Amino acid sequence: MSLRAILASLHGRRYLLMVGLMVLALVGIVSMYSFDLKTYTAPSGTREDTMMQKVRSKFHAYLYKTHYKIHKEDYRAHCSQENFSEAFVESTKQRYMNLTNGDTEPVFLAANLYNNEKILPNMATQFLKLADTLGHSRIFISIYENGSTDRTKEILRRFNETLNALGIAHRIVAEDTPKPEHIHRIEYLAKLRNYAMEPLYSDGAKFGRVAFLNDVYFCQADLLELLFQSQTHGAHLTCGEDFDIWKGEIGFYDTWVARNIQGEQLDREVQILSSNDTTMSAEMRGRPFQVQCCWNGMAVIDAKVFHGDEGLRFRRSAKDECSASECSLFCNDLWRKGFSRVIMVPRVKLSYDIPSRNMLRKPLYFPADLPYNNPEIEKISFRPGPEKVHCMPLNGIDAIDPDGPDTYVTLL
Ligand SMILES: *[C@@H]1O[C@H](CO)[C@@H](O)[C@H](O)[C@H]1NC(C)=O
Ligand SMILES: *[C@@H]1O[C@H](CO)[C@@H](O)[C@H](O)[C@H]1NC(C)=O
Ligand SMILES: *[C@@H]1O[C@H](CO)[C@@H](O)[C@H](O)[C@H]1NC(C)=O
Ligand SMILES: *[C@@H]1O[C@H](CO)[C@@H](O)[C@H](O)[C@H]1NC(C)=O
Ligand SMILES: CC(=O)N[C@H]1CO[C@H](CO)[C@@H](O)[C@@H]1O
Repeated sequence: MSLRAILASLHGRRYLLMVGLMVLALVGIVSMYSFDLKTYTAPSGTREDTMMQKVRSKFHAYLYKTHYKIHKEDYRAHCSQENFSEAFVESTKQRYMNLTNGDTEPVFLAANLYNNEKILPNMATQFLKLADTLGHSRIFISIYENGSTDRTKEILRRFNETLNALGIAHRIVAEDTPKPEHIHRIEYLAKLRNYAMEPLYSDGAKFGRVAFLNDVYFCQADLLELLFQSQTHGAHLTCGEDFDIWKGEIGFYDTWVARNIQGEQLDREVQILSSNDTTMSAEMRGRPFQVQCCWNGMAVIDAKVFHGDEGLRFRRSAKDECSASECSLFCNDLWRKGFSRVIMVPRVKLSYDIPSRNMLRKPLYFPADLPYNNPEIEKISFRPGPEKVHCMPLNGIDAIDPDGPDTYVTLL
């Protein structure tokens, strides 16, 4: 039995029993479910190595238990690649070579959390895997949390301790700032995003890319793919696609923010996602395409758009401006500054709950074991954007959904 086969066969309580044994037996245990990419390990046998392995296996056992308590499932199975072909795994090594060769500019991971115990064990695990893949010194984790009443704070405290011990740069803030009683939702969300971005705003020069995550289920591979597409296309904003279930059907979620290259809304139904034929044909082939705007649960941003006195920030609408989402306004600001390489990557499929996550694993939505497209065929010819963009305003204080009449905003 190979080492991988042994690891793959460990499930449920047997995993817990085996943790101690595995620590003794293994160096690099934590990367067991990631692509076989070059990972960071302290020189084996050193005290640093032994200490790090201990800290990590303790944290992973805790995450395993926590996720199991909430969902009654082995959370590692979702990102498992035990059934992927050798050819596929080999193609990923080639594809992500430039991200893993140690030359990648540091990546800034950002998230705002509030009562997110359901997704957090997976998020912490995937962040640690990415740190291994890129190198511990090539990642910064910034999380801002406020007022959670579930296990979010406890998980964050332990994550914080683990990152301290592993020497992975981070700023994890857990606060109890009551949300002002009456506030414009977008003004508040923009403020939270800027809090999480703070360490980059004050020392932006260090970072090449930002990955901003919603409370989604994802695998390290999703982050790698967005970083890869961002790098090969020199993209300013690169997004996956997020999904939820509505009336029993799985559909594209972020229709409030996403706009196709003509500035029009995308459809919930994937088969008619965009009214643009070029876009549709790329979507169906799993190739990236240019859009005017996207966020979709996970966005990779070229850090240079935040640099300097004129650097972009998240914001709510100005007076007399259509009161769009802080993410829509961010896109419009990008275009106005000439940062027009905004792309969506259909292979990165994200969800906010377990039923959607499981539906996305069906072959129609999850062709993960197909060989990747040749990056050359995937090259996008970027074009100028639309003059006008469809906007659905959210005006009311305390409103949660758009409440004003649809309108068009000009980008010029
Ligand atoms: C791998 O394939 C086997 C056999 O089809 C299946 O039982 C198992 O659940 C699969 N594992 C994962 C993680 O999908
Ligand atoms: C890696 O980067 C080099 C230099 O920019 C480029 O020529 C090459 O195509 C890249 N490889 C991949 C797999 O992206
Ligand atoms: C994380 O650790 C730092 C350094 O020990 C500490 O200042 C901070 O309060 C911790 N944050 C959380 C959320 O535990
Ligand atoms: C659809 O998008 C492509 C490229 O993204 C563009 O060349 C074409 O003009 C668009 N179609 C329409 C009807 O705007
Ligand atoms: C108590 C509190 O302020 N909670 C807010 C924290 O931020 C989230 C958004 O990330 C709000 O939804 C909460 O209401």
